[in-house]
Amino acid sequence: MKIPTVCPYCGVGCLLSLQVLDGKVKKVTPLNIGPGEGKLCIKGWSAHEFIHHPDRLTKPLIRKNGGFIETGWRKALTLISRSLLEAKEEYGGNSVALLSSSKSTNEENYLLQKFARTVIGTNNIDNCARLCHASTIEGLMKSFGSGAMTNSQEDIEDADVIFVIGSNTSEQHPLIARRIIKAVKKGSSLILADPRSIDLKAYATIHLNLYPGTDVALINAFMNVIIFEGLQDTHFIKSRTEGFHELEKLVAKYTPEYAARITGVDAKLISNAAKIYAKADKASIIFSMGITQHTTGVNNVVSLANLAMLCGNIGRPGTGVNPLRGQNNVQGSCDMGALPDFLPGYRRVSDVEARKTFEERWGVKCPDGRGLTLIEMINECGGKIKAMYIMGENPLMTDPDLNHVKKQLEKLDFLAVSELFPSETTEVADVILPAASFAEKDGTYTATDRRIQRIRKAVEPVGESQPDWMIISQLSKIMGYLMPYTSPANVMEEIAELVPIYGGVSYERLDKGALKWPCIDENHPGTSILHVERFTRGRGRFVTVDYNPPSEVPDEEYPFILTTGRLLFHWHGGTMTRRSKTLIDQVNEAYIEINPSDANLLRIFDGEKVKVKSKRGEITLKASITERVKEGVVFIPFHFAEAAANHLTNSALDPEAKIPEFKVCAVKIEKPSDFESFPKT
Ligand SMILES: Nc1nc2c(c(=O)[nH]1)N[C@H]1C(S)=C(S)[C@@H](COP(=O)(O)OP(=O)(O)OC[C@H]3O[C@@H](n4cnc5c(=O)[nH]c(N)nc54)[C@H](O)[C@@H]3O)O[C@H]1N2
Ligand SMILES: Nc1nc2c(c(=O)[nH]1)N[C@H]1C(S)=C(S)[C@@H](COP(=O)(O)OP(=O)(O)OC[C@H]3O[C@@H](n4cnc5c(=O)[nH]c(N)nc54)[C@H](O)[C@@H]3O)O[C@H]1N2
Ligand code: SF4
Ligand SMILES: [Mo]
Repeated sequence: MKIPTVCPYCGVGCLLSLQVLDGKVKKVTPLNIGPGEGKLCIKGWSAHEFIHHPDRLTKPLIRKNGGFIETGWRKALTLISRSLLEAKEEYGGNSVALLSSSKSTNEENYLLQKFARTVIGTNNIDNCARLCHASTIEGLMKSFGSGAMTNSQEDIEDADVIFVIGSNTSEQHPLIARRIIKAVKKGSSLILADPRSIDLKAYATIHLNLYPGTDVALINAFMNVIIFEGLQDTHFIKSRTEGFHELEKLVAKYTPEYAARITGVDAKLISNAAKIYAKADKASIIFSMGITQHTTGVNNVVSLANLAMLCGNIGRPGTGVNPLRGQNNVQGSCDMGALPDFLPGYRRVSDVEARKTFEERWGVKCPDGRGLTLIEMINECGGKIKAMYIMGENPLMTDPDLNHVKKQLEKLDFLAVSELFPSETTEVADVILPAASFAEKDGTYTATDRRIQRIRKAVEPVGESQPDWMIISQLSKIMGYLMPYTSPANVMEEIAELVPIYGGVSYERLDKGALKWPCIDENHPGTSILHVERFTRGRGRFVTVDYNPPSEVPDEEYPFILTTGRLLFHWHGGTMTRRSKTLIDQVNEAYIEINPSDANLLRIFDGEKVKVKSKRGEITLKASITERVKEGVVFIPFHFAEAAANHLTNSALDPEAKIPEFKVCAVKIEKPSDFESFPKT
């Protein structure tokens, strides 16, 4: 039996077929249609390997005498219900916080936020987008009125110039990197802005290896050159935008020479790159975490929006501002309102009319105040927050400053986690619920380019695990609010009714092919390119922003800039990929990339263990001496629990998006002789 479905890893949303034999998924093969066009990356090819892993959680577990004991569903859900109600009765609904999962389906995210707002009465719900593209949503909302990728994956191939900034596309969105490389081979130019010499450098006309956290200075200098040379699109600026004069005034001081001093990139290179971007008929900007995960994340994003509008690169094929969304369904979990300030479909919780729409359909009053964001929830554990429900997230690996996160989660009166596997976070839970995986349930995921696709049940859930949509419905019923859905298709009917951008979406249509939102009614074909004739907010707005340094910069004691990120072979906290043989055979050990000249000064050899310390914590891991990072900058992938990079990272937040600064903190490196105690003679 072959079941067509969607890859459970990244936001590209490649289609694959699960080959089932004797009730187990034995193999994955690509489908010839969809974003991957018949190809998969190594994670897609091995996506079946974790499904039947012996570590899968198969029964609900409750904490007893310092360990966990197995229990039945009824008992586990009753305990959760009682604990959440206790918190609600004693301290109010806002004493409960919920984390939704961007690995779960749209239907499940919709239900969890509905549960939060109806049963608990709180807007304290967030998802990993807070750690990821929260700055994109805030920034692009300000500039354009919609926070999503403006164009589609296919039309990247139409661009004359592709500007990739802060995205390691070949490792993190491999099947989009394939399109970039195809375009370059057909004659497009690639400009790369990244502090590391990532694989795409081999295809780049220019590589701007800036210091982490200096992107606003770089982009303002691009705009300085473009205006100085008269390369801006005056017609577009006049007819479609507002705020140009303020922008012109501000960028006057960002000469390439001034930006060179901040970014560490040669002024001539900055100027050449700006001219290449501006002279293109169609130029596409592609960005990801190198832009968003900063205390200036929103400013970084609006700078890119400014650059695109300045050159009229919006609303046409091959152009746009294209944030690559990370998790398989992070676009969807945001669309579904698993956010503390938005109801489904990006309607503000403060908007009385919007609340009324949902209240009428749900039959309950909705809370109006903005809820807490993910990091705010963690900081409030033991304070305002007494109980938490986490669906498919692993904050004890993926949040910044892990020592602090651990202390905070331990202050909770009650924590429930639904997961596929035991994780660092389930270890501190009071109840652990076994969740069904992507292969064991129906639903939809929304890929990075607003592409809604069907996932399909191929095998029965392992053990007694259940899909999150069933878990939430049952819990809700026990707590006194009926969620009488018989299937995820049923939930989608409600979503289509209440969320205009999903208005024309149904399982019947999705079975014939993907739909990209906005898809407003059953006859609407979906939308590949946003902002074609007008921006969602009317006119595009130039939001003028000055350069500000990161929250923590190197000093004498902590002389290196640490930037963290990912590898092709592993996924975040590693719960899934470190249970996949193919992937751990590739890499299964933490390391730190150090430039050869820094390694020389510290007398560190390739492959030896070093201790890395920040103001918040320390880890010991292997040194990898490489030109991939420039002098003064080091890189650690955050996948490995034994040397978790997030022991070091800084939890300072962007003031608007509340995203932490994962991409810059200051560290020192000690070589073995500084920390190993040798046996005394
Ligand atoms: N294999 C794999 N793929 C994934 C994931 C995974 O865990 N593993 N996670 C998914 C998720 S959720 C996400 S959000 C995406 C993330 O995808 P990416 O954002 O592409 O991944 P990162 O490795 O976090 O960092 C991106 C790049 O930013 C650069 N960078 C660091 N600091 C700066 C800076 O200050 N300025 C600039 N311009 N660049 C900087 C880094 O050198 C790196 O090349 O990947 C998705 N895909
Ligand atoms: N230092 C550093 N830290 C970072 C980042 C960085 O660049 N640097 N990037 C940040 C970013 S962009 C992101 S998106 C976050 C990701 O942070 P998380 O979302 O916490 O990371 P994951 O490891 O993907 O956790 C998802 C969990 O869900 C489980 N799961 C999978 N499918 C299902 C399901 O269907 N149901 C349920 N209930 N569970 C399921 C998986 O087993 C896994 O443990 O990490 C952030 N942390
Ligand atoms: S590119 Fe992303 S969606 Fe495609 S196979 Fe790889 S991980 Fe899966
Ligand atoms: Mo992400």
